[in-house]
Amino acid sequence: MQFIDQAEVDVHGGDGGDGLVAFRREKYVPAGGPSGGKGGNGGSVILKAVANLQTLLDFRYAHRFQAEHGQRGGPKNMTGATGQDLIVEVPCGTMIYDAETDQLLGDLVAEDQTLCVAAGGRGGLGNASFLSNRNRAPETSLPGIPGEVGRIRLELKLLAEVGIIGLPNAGKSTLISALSAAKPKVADYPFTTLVPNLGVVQKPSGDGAVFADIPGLIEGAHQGAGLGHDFLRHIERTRVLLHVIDITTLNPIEHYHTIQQELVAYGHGLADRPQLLALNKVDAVPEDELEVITEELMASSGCDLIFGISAVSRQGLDELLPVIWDILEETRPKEVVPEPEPFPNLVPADMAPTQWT
Ligand SMILES: Nc1nc2c(ncn2[C@@H]2O[C@H](COP(=O)(O)OP(=O)(O)OP(=O)(O)O)[C@@H](O)[C@H]2O)c(=O)[nH]1
Ligand SMILES: [Mg+2]
Repeated sequence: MQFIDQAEVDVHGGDGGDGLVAFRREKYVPAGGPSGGKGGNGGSVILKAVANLQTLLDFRYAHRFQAEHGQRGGPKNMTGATGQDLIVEVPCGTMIYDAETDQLLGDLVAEDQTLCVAAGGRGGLGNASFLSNRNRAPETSLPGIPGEVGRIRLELKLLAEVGIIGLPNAGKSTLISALSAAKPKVADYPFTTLVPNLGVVQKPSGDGAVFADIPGLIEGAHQGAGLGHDFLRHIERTRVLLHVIDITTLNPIEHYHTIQQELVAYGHGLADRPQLLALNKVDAVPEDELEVITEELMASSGCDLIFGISAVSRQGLDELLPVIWDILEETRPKEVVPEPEPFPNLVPADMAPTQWT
């Protein structure tokens, strides 16, 4: 499946229906009054976050979203039919910007969250609404108001709690497939992964945490080298980064620093995100080599907790995961508990009796 994470589309709210000019004609009623009804309101274009979408692929083929127009008012003072809203589904994690001003209009994070991106116009009044003592037979009606029109930019930032980063071939995809049910392609050449993969890893508590495996970064990724660093966008919202370093390469320490530099160059606070270092493929090196490299990396990175793991034999994963769970627990966004509403004071203070008899 193609992975599309940016799109620009036009959105058109439905126009309001026109008001009608009509007069009642009834048997035995000599001069029937005005009876033109209001136009129906136009429908709105509403974006809705759904859990079963992972990409903005649908927007590659559809560029224009038009909600239904309101119907014209009817005789007998009948309001025209309201235009249907157009509900457009987007993946959770879609940010919506005004394409012209670049202003953020909304961020649809939670499932079922909605955002109106083009409101429908109101229907116009029919002549029945203009009846007054002065004018018993108004011939005025109002046209419907056109629906809002706009161009929006959609940007998907995947919602994962843990981001797996590292050079190509470090074993990131092997790791996510060892931990979760995700089955990304794994191969012994760089840039096997071309788009981010998500995997849900089960916590001891039973619920799952989403891990994201993104394509490998290389030196100069921020200048476009390799696949560039655009995919780092998808780990911007993570709370911890898991940096996978291939211990079997010639210079794992240098590789660590390459990735650090790319994180700094990318910005968006990624370099300051809690980060765990994991030397991967320890099944392929003697134990004393693991010790030496771990110490070198500790000295060079200033990090005193480094994991030796093997994504293939699953060695070390049982030590690594609890630390991830702890960090997720510590960095859990605080739930905002709304202040309880004060008990409504039904009697205004100045009218309250001063003494009860
Ligand atoms: N011996 C050993 N080999 C491993 C381990 N983990 C991954 N590999 C091998 O390393 C190679 C690269 O693994 P991938 O998981 O595709 O690496 P990646 O980091 O996702 O690579 P890109 O997608 O290209 O960035 C594959 O041949 C894997 O079989 C490990 O723990 N031990
Ligand atoms: Mg990969």
